[in-house]
Amino acid sequence: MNNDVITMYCTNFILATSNDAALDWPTLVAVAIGVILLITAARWAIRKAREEQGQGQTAAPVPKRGEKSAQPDKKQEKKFVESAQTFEEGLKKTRSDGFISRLSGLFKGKQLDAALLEEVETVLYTADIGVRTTEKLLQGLRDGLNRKELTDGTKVWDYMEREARAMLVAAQSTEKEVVSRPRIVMVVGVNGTGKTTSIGKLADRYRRSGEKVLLGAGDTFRAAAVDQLEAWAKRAGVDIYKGAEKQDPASVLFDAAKKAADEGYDVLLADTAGRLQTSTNLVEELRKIHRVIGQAVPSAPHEVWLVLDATMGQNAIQQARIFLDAVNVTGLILTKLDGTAKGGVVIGICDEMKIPIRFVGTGEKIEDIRPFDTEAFIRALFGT
Ligand SMILES: Nc1nc2c(ncn2[C@@H]2O[C@H](COP(=O)(O)OP(=O)(O)O)[C@@H](O)[C@H]2O)c(=O)[nH]1
Ligand SMILES: [Mg+2]
Repeated sequence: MNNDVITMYCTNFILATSNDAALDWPTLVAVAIGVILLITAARWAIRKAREEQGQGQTAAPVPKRGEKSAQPDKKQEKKFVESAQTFEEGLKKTRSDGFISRLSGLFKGKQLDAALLEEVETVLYTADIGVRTTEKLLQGLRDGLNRKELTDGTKVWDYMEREARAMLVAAQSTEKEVVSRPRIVMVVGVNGTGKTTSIGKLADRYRRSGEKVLLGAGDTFRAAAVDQLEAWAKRAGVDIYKGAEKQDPASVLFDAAKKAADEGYDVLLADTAGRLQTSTNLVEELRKIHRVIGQAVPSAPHEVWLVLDATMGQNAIQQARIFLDAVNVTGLILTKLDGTAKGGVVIGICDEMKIPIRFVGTGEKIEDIRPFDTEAFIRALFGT
């Protein structure tokens, strides 16, 4: 019953009783005051109930914990996406302090000759693109110069953009869509790269799109790591499966995978530890987790995402090798692009690893994660 209906009933009651000759004025006044008090109380109760309903909602359209959302709210989603950092914002430092600004400074209005090529060489080798990729790019420049194709700065710039795009496209084209339900994603990477944060951001993103999400707390070595994942689960409004303290990570994630399958989850994001100081153990442990998840749910994990910290520059590429040796990495998440001038590392990563970048972290807020988009990225990097 809404306020207007209540008001109408009460007004009718006052009119009706005021026509009743049996009631004297003092009684009528008392009744009127009583009715007014009643209306006020009813209105207050309705407002309170509405407020309480509203309080349960965060900025997001909220499917209840562990449930699928009926309809993702497009308007809310748009606002959310717009408040996330764009690639342009995320690449600001790379463009202003990184190799892009140094290259564009070199090329402006100049002809390419041996001397300029040398300067380009210096910039590229220090650009965190990675040695192999840099050599490839330089060879192309030398060939172009010899063939007299890359004569002026604009052409060299176009060449760099074209080559970078081709490297990204080649890596992205290896991406395969996973249709399994539940989709089990194992997230690996060195400690501190941003695994747990990215899982939290992705959980929120998937829940917003209407998926039923479970997090698996596979970093059982530190209680703080489990607490951190739990805090993200709360923030994202999704469920978490934790084992007992110091329980074997593989057995926790086995149980989490079983739960995801038995209870109709759409996606399980499995957090893992990444202690580098014991890299042989790490490799063994990741292999075991991978195997054991597959015993819980055949063909799982469907994805293994390696989280790389862009601020590490070329070292991120070195670190990645440990993980590529351990498990079949199907995608990359590149974090902290906002905090670095080393955005060029994306080109090296794609060229050397040929693994698609699935998401890019561009800040610490829950919405600061974006699916990787080659064209948008190239535009943000090379665009004027
Ligand atoms: N600026 C920025 N910081 C990030 C990003 N992703 C993660 N971080 C920060 O990196 C630190 C380590 O993240 P965490 O998720 O704990 O790493 P983990 O050890 O791999 O799980 C935290 O302080 C995060 O806030 C990002 O995209 N941008
Ligand atoms: Mg962590």
